[in-house]
Amino acid sequence: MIDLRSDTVTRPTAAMRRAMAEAQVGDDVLGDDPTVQALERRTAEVLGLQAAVYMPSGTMTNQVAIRAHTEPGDEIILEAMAHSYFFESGAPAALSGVSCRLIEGRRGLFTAEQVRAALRPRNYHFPPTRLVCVENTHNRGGGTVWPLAQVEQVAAAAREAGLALHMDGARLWNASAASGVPERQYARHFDSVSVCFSKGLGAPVGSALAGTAAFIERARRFRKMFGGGMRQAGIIAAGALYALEHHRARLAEDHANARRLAEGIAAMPGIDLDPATVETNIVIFRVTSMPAADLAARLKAAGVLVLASGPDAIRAVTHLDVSREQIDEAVARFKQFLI
Ligand code: TLP
Repeated sequence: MIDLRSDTVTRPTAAMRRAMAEAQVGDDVLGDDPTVQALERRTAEVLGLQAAVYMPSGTMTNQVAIRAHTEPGDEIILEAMAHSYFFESGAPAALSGVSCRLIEGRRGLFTAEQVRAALRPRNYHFPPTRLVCVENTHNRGGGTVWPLAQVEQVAAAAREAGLALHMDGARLWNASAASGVPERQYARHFDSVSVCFSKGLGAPVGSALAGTAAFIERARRFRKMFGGGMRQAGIIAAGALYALEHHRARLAEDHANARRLAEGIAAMPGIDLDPATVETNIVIFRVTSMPAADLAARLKAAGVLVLASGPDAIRAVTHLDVSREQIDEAVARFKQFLI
């Protein structure tokens, strides 16, 4: 099987498993796990932020951030297809009691003017707006990278209005690999940043939320409340730490493979895709000759797994466990159904 459903499907490498097996551990809820602490310190350092806290998932880091920035009844601003809104099970309403004001982005990116237009007058008829969320890279946008200048403009608009800023950086590593902008250059514009180790970096479990020491202290309370306190978590943190140190530099390969896949299938009949829009490891395209689910089912029977991400849309994601040869093989299998 050539598994292009997500970059979350990777298995830990032999070296990563060794690091996990040898990890020193302790009870992290009691503050005793040296490996979790090392991961948190190193993550904060890479992001140029004061502190970080390890959690089981990207969903939890995003939702803890939203909860820690707001109080029930507040409003937050997000892009309409933002993972935190679209794919996290309604959590902003359920866990934080906030309403979401949505901005229609272009491939997931929005402008400072759109933020200004979404602001509410300070008047007790309206919910107080507290937070702007940016997703980099943007998943449903097709792995889109935020240009640094656009982040700066959006951050300035949020600051003028006294709002906090959170970045869903589940794939910030990919954004940095593709743009050459170091993670910390993005992170410095945000009050909080969440990053995932279990996507492009290939670790089995975990994400971190970073920010000021005071913010992370507050976030720790909500992590506990949401059930994210883990005990000898050093076992999995060791995999994440290994991934952070060893797997960032290779992300360019995944990006080249994604572009290769896009170029290989774009000219096939029944596919609507501009390969130039593929900036990182996510390829999203329209299927015009049959329902997307049918194409996904046929590909599955031929040994290629992709996700139908809408009635006429398919997403394919490259990662650590797919080689360039497998991409060429996948293109050949697409061809069987699209000639
Ligand atoms: N995304 C998953 C699915 O939920 C769609 C995937 O396969 O891409 N932020 C972003 C931008 C994400 O893409 C994801 C996961 C998350 C947060 C949530 O991470 P987890 O799955 O660890 O909760």
